[in-house]
Amino acid sequence: MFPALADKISDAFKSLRGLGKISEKNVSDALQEIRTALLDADVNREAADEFIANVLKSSVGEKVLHKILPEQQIVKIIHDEIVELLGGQLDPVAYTKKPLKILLAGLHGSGKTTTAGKLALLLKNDGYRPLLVACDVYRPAAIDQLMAVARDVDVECYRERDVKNARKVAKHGMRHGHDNKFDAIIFDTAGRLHIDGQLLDEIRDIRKITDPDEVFLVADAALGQESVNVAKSFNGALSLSGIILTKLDGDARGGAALSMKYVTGVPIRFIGTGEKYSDFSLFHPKRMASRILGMGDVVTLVEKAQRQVDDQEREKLSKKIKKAEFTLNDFLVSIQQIKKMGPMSSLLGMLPGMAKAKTTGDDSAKMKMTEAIIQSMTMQERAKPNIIDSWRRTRIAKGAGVELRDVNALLKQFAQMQKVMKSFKGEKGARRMQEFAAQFGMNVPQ
Ligand SMILES: Nc1nc2c(ncn2[C@@H]2O[C@H](COP(=O)(O)OP(=O)(O)OP(=O)(O)O)[C@@H](O)[C@H]2O)c(=O)[nH]1
Ligand SMILES: [Mg+2]
Repeated sequence: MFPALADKISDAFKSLRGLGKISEKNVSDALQEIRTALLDADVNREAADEFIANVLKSSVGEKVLHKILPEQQIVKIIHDEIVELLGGQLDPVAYTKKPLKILLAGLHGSGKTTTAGKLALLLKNDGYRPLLVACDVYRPAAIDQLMAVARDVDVECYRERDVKNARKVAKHGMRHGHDNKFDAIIFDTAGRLHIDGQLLDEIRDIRKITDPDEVFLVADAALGQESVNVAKSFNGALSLSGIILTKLDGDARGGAALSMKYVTGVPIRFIGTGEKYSDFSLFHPKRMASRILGMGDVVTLVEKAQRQVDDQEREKLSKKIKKAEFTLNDFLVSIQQIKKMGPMSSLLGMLPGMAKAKTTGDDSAKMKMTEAIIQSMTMQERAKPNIIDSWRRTRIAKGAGVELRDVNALLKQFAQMQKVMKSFKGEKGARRMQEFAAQFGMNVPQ
């Protein structure tokens, strides 16, 4: 897919080979080449510039992963940005309503009629009983073509040979679909220019009459810069729910296709990759990005390395927590560290399973009290709190200027904390740690 673009990007990567670290200078040289490659491939200028800026932002200062070459890491960053450009996560098609109504629009010859057949086949394989409606009333051959398509994929086709009004055919077709319990109705329409006001009015009316669940622009991937204007106009007239990119099997430079989501905000939902009805699939931004870069294996490698680093850090933290436990003196030291390090939230945020802990207002007062209580204990007591009898508890309370119940509460919490730390593994431990943190007046969301 998009071989020229993929080649140029891989050339640009060559200049990154053998780098010791990722710096702004060497990345920006390579990115200049990539920017040129994108523009040559017809990527919209604004989209290309934002893309480059994002890659630069994410790559400079990025910690170089162990066992991974910097250039490999940049491939991953670029891959992720392409995914972003293409629309991020896969946009699932939620078909809950029946009959599901789909309206197809687009320029002449973009592939609407063929796509109507492809969609019908897809839905049929999904258990639907689809109906095709021939709203292209301008060419008699258009009706024949849709009928042939319907025959090919073995679905029914609604047409009216002598009605030259697309709005009427749409209305009648919809009624026919309802009356005969079809659960998917696909409206094939005539090709039209995005600057043809009259024909845009017509399809706008068809949209009103049929009230479709999906309004797809069927767009040829080979269309250059102009495709962005086409998408903008059709979206303005119809508020599209998606774009179907056709002819991706051709030698399209592809850049226009890459910019469509960026410029219109309308996601690409399906792709056509050949003339056969089965050459059709849901659009996966990730797969597309890997195909453009042609470096799927590098991306996987870096993802794996990133996961390894996360695991290592988590393990290190876990060990530290386990070591720092057990004596009240350690507890005192950690409280003092926490005070030095800033809000407790940031420390708890570093613990596995506890992203973004929030502190409530009064935990610093509580920490101060805890500190005072521990400081009133002997070293021996701090190491082995279970030797503290009730008489010592009263003395400690006095020394710290707190109530006896505060001392009791701390000792109880500490005993619990020991347990938590011992079991600080997996989700259960994290949950218990949360409960524990809550006793200090902290709210640690999951
Ligand atoms: N290679 C390839 N050819 C395609 C694809 N989709 C459609 N075509 C071809 O493109 C040509 C035009 O397709 P149609 O489905 O007739 O296009 P249309 O938008 O209905 O055209 P009009 O009704 O005239 O506006 C046909 O030769 C199709 O076989 C695709 O994904 N890949
Ligand atoms: Mg057609």
